[in-house]
Amino acid sequence: MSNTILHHSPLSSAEGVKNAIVQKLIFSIGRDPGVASQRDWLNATLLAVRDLVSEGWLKTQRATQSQNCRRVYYLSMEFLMGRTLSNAMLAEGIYDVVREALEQLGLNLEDVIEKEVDPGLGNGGLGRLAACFLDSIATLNYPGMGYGIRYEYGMFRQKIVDGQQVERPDAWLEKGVPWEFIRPTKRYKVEFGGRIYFEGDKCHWVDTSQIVALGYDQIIPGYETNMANSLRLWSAHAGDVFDLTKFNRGDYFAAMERQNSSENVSRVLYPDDSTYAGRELRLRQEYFLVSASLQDILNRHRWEHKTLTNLADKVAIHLNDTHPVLAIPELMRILIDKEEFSWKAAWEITCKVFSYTNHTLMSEALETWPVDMMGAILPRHLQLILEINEHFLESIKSYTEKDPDLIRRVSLIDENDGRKVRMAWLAVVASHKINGVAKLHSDLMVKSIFADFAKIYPERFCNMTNGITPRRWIGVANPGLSTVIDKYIGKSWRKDLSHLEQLKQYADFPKFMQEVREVKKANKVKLANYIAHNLNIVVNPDALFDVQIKRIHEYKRQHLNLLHIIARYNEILRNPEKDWTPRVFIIAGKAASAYYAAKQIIRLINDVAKVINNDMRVHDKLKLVFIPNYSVSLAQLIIPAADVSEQISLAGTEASGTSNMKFALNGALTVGTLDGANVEILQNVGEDNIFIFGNTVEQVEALRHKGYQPSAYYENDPQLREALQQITSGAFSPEEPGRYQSFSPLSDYYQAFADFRSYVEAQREIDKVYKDQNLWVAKAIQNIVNMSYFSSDRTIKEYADQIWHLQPVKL
Ligand code: NBG
Repeated sequence: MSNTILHHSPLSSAEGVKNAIVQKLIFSIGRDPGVASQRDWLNATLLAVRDLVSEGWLKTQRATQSQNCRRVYYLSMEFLMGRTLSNAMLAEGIYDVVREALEQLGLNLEDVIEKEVDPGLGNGGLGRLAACFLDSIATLNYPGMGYGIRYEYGMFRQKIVDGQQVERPDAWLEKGVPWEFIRPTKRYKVEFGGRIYFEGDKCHWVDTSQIVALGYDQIIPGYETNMANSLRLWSAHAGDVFDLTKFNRGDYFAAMERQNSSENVSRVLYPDDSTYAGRELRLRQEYFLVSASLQDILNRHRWEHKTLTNLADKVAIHLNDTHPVLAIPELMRILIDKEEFSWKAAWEITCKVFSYTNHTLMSEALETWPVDMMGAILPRHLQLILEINEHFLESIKSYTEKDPDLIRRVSLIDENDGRKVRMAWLAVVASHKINGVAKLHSDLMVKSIFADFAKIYPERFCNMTNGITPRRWIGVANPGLSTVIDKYIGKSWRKDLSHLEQLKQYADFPKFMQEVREVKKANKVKLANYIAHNLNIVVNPDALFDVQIKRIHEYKRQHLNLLHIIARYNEILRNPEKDWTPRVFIIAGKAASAYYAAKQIIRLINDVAKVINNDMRVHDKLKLVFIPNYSVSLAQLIIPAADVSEQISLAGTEASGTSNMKFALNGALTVGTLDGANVEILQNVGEDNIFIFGNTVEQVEALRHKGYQPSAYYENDPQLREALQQITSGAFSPEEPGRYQSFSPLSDYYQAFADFRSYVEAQREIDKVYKDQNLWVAKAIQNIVNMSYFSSDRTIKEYADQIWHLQPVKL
């Protein structure tokens, strides 16, 4: 490696930045400044900023190597990074100077930023958490790296046509990704299929089909540190299998066939898994990620240490949910079959290397793979899993003698209904630490799905409550609030969110309160403009903005929100003269393409919105807006504008939630159940500053136990009964009255009816408090200043100390 001293960047003056951008435009993009589009300027700016970040990046790599640091590798099928430019400029402290440079070029920075593609390489909370974690790992100077897949098509683009969700492909790569570096030397062969045979103890995996994984790197700059880490995403290629003979004979389709089927592996995020082919592709994707990443990790380790025997001293691999769990048998396979470790030695290393986060207790989300399918695609891995299972069952003999049924419950193979490999069980058996993502969830995890394992391995289970990065979720998303905070306590809160506590002394200063209020108002005006411009709906920024944004799912209960909106609409019509607090309800989120009930919920929201928004009798009191195509960048627009944050899942179903944290940190008040991290938000902000309603986990379970009767609730509640009747009788779908006749969320598995009354009461309380604007802003401030616990820096420090055992790199 060369030790050339890196040149210092010229980006400290507007003049320097301007020159750098123009240079990039001409020499890297090949555009004449006279005809360049906004996107060309964006790309030129990204390249100029990337140069600056690259310096720290190279230094970090050198320092990590020379200090012989232990590293963490975060394996995740999803990374929802959001746009890079503004985050990188803030991290490097060059936001203002870039703005000035662009102004000199006749461009507006905000417009240029809006041109950047927001890659949707994830579904929701799990993928965004991975992105917040990478930001914190870099900012805290920990040596670490993310590994994922560079899907050609990310999360679909959601359009609403006649009130219904329509999915459109998201061809995000077409616009170019100037932030990434292609890594032509990081290419690895990934094998599938074939068969295995043994020669003595030695296993051979032969007759496989092969594809190539090609690495693309993105720099993850730490905030105000010279540190920068990498996210390496793998793209699938056919390698040199293109059949020139066939092509020359004019048989173009046959010539391309192998190439297409190889490249399908990184074609799209989460293919529809309702069919066998879809599921099989998903299994291939998971192995593709794992195989390429492990080859890369082991290569680096070999290069630095010349041996793999000390792997566990230097490498921690974190499994973000069960999706990358095949890394366990893959590491075993490499160590045993390629590196000739004994089974025992390989297992010892494996158990020290891996740790695993569980992100849900929903049984349908716990991955299993049919034994036959795995045997056909990954025969050696299946064989190793069976062997791991044998050793494991042998090791728990003392338990199974007392409780013979335990074998059936904890076996890595589910024999109940066709043989299936239980990926979560495999993760638990091979990981030295297993964590949940909020206190309540971690407690429930060891009482429910992992109860048996918690008895066998009590020391392995722990909790790491999720967090969010304050850089993006205040710094980038809410510049107005950032400026106010800076004015009172300086800028250091971005690196240490506990400094927000210093704001407490100003909490009742009229001037501070006024400033916080003005920022919220300005953010609401911005959102109102977006809504007017894109959806043609006029909303009043002085109304209370009530927001629920997240994936559409029955357990998240968007339909409970809707039931209250309908009840409220009816009440306003009955009592128009009452002093109603004007409200704008805002809902956004995507439904999985095969999830019928969720799609029906979207349709109903839009149907109800149409009726309400066109009813002049309520026009200044009530509006309902569904914002299509929810994304990280939309979240950055919507969250800072919210007064109320809807976190209304049935207690015991939402593992943590992370938008709940983003809202409170931006001064929205939560209306929520005692679920996920809401419980800890309550503890931090205090019960006067949050609206808690609904049944507790214990009450929910008791109801289930005695046989939950939804009808008992609507029979006793005229408001609920009326709203339900309106939905099912077609009051919101006059053109098709039967549309919601058998609307499945109304079978009420998630007990929305049981919580309805207490939800409506909480909403009344909200109306009352909002009328006293001083009281409201005081409560909002109590949310902001008490949220420091929820910084992902705190979370990552806990992971680093208790699970990964990392030390910061010295720069
Ligand atoms: C989600 C949970 C959320 C949680 C995120 C991040 C999955 C499988 N789980 O409650 O539903 O906040 O993970 O931990 O995406």
